[in-house]
Amino acid sequence: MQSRTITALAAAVVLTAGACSSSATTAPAGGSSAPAASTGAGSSTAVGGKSVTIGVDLPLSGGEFANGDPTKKGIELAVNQANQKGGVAGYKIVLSIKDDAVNGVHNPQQGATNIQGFVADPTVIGVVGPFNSNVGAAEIPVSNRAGLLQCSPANTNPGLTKPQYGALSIRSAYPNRINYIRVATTDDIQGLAGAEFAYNDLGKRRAYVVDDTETYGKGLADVFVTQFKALGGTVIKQDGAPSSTTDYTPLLTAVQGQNPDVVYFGGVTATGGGLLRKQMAQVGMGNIAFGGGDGIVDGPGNVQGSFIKVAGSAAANSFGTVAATHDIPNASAFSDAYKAAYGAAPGAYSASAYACTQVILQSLQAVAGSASGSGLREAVRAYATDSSHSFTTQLGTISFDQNGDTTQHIISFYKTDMSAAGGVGDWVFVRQQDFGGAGSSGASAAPGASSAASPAASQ
Ligand code: ABU
Repeated sequence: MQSRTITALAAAVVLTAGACSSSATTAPAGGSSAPAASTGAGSSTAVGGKSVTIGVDLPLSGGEFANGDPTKKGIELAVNQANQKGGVAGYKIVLSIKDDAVNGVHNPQQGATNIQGFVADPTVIGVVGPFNSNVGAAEIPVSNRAGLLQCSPANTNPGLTKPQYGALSIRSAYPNRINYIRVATTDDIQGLAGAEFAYNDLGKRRAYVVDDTETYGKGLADVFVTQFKALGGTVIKQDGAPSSTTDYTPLLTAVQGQNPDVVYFGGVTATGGGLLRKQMAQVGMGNIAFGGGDGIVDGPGNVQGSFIKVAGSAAANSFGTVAATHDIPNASAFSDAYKAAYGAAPGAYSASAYACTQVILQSLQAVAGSASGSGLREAVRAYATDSSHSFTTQLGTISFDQNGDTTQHIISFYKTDMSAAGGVGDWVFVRQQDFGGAGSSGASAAPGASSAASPAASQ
C-alpha cells in the first residue's frame, strides 16, 4: 500500500520501551509449509536477564502471506525497537510466532490450537492476533477461559465483541472479564461504509453480491446489502460461495443479463476475492466495478497471494475499505522505519499490529511495579482492558470500550491503480471517514441501520 499521509508534525516515532532482542519459537501450523518464523533483533541486555513473551497468531503461509506477513512485521518492528531501547520495565520482549493457516488458508482449529499453546506457556503475557474473524471466534473461548489477553489488529466481525451479535456466547466462561480487544473497527461500520462508497462516491445503483460464507465475509456482505438497499440501490442477488470454489463463472453469467454496475465481495483474497475478479474479466464483466472490505486490500501486485497478484490486470477498477485510520501520526517516520527494516512499504494492518503491540507493552510498563511472575499475565490483561485507560499508539490515542472494541471508528477507502508500485499495481488511498458512533456497542443496533450516511469526510 502506498505510504500513509503525514498528518502530524512528527517528532520521533513514539514507540514502546523494551529490552533486547528476541528469539522466537514457532508453531508447526498444521500442514503449513511456512517456516515458523521467529523474531529477534538486537542484543539481549534486559535488566536482570528477565524476559516475557508476546504470542503472535496470524495466517502466514500460502495465499494468506499477503495479509499476514506485513501484519507480523508490524509486531516485530515494535518489539525490536522496544528491545533496542533497553526493554520494558526491565523485561526483554520475546516473540513466539505461530501460523494459523493450513494449506494456505486461515484455519480456526489451528488458531485454537495455537492459543492453547500460548495459554500453556507461563511466559506469555499477551497475544497479538488473529487476523481472521472465524479464527477469533475459535480462539476467544480458549483465551477467555484462561484470562489471556489478545489484541487483534484486523478482526472486524462484530460478533466477536458485541453482545447483540452473540459475543457473550463466545466469551461464555467469563462474559464480564474482557480479555479480547481489537484496534480495527467493526463490520457493522465497514459494510455500511462500503455501501455508501459504492452508492454515493461511485454512483452505483445495481449491485451483485458474493460472500465466502464465512463469519467475516457473510457478515460484511449482509451489512453492505442492507445499507445499499437503504440508500435506494438494487441488490440483484446475493450468492454464497465457499473458499473451495474454483469456478465463479456460472454465478457470474447467471446475473450478467441483469446489468449489475458493481460486484461486491465479502471475504478475503484467499477465500476467493482475487479469483472472482479475474473470472469476471474472463466472462466479459471486467468493466464492471468491483469492491470489497479489508480482506482484499492486501498489497501490491508483486506480493504472493495479493488480490492484485491473483486478479492480474482485471484488478483495475476495484475499491476496498480498511477498518482503521490511514492518516496515522508520524506516518513518514513509521513508514521509513518499516522500509528500512523490511525493504517494502507497510501493509494495510502493519500500523495496527504495531499498535496492538504497544498496548501490551504499555500495559506491562504500567503493571510491572506491582506484579511479577505468575501475576503478570492477569495484571496486563486487567490493565489493557480497563476502559478508563488510554494508549498512545501508532494509530493515535485509543481506548477500548466495555466490550473490548476500539473507540476509534474510522474507515479508510482505497482503489486500485495499476500503474502504481512501479507498474505492478497497488491500492491507493482515496479518503477516510470517522463514523463515530455509527456502529453499535450497545444493545440493539441493526447492521446498516445507522444514519452515518452524511460523511464528514476527512479530506
Ligand atoms: N477484517 C480482516 C479480514 C478478516 C476478518 O476479519 O475475518
